Amino acid sequence: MTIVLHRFPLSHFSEKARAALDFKGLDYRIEEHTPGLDQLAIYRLSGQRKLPVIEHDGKVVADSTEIALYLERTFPDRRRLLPEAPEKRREVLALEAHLDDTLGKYVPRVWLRHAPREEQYLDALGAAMGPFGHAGLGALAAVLPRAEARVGAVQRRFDEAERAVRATIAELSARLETSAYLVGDEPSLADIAAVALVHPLKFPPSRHVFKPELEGASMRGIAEDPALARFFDFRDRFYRDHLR
Ligand SMILES: N[C@@H](CCC(=O)N[C@@H](CS)C(=O)NCC(=O)O)C(=O)O
Repeated sequence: MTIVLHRFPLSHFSEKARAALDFKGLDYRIEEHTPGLDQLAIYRLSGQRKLPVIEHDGKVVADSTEIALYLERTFPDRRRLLPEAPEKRREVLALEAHLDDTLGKYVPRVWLRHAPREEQYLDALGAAMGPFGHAGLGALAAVLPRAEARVGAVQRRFDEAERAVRATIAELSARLETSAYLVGDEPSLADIAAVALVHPLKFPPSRHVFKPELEGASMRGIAEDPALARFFDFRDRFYRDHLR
C-alpha cells in the first residue's frame, strides 16, 4: 500500500522523513500542508499538530525519527538505515539525536536571520510561493533586521543559533575527512538527518523540492561560505547518489 507523507513544503523535519522514504526505495505520495488551519486536520489524524506524519496500512506515525524507525522495522529487506552491529547502530542513533537537537532546533533561526539579506534566494522562494508568499517574505525582510538590531535578546538568540549550526557542520566536516559517510563507510540515518536538516538553507538537487524554481536556491551567506562548503558538497552528492 502506498505510503502517504504529510509535510510542510519547506520543513526540514519533513524533508528528513521524505529522505528516509527515498533511501529505502519506497513508493510514497506527498500531501502538502500549510501551517495554521491545516494543523487541525493533522491533529485529528495523529493526535499532535506537527509534521511530518505518515500514513501506511491503517497506521499513522508522527515524528521524523519515529517514522525512520517504523520504516526500518516494517521494511527490513530494503536498504538499511541502521547498521547491524550494535555499537555502530548506537553511534548512528546518538548522532541522529544530536543533529535533531542542533540542526533541527537552530536551522530555522539561522534561516530567519539570513533571509532578509538573501535577495536571489528570496526571489526564488517568492516565485515558488506565489504572490501571497512573496508579500509575506517582503514584510519579513523589512521587519527582521530592525528587530534584530533593536532587541538584544533576538540578536543573542540568532547568535546562539548560528554558532550552534556552524559548530555542528564543522563537526560533520571533520568526520568526513576520515570516512566516506558520517559513521563509517556506509550511509545511514545519521547522513539522512544531516543532509535533510539543512534543507531550507540550500534546497537540494531533488525532484521532490516543493517547486522546481527552488532546486539549488541557496542562502549564500551560509551555504556558500567556504568554511561550510565541504559539507554542502557532500550534501548535494548524497542527494545525487542516494535520493531522488
Ligand atoms: N521532533 C519532530 C519535530 C517536528 C517539527 O518540529 N515540525 C515542525 C515543522 S519543521 C512543525 O510541524 N511545526 C509546527 C508547529 O510547531 O506547530 C520530528 O522529528 O518530526
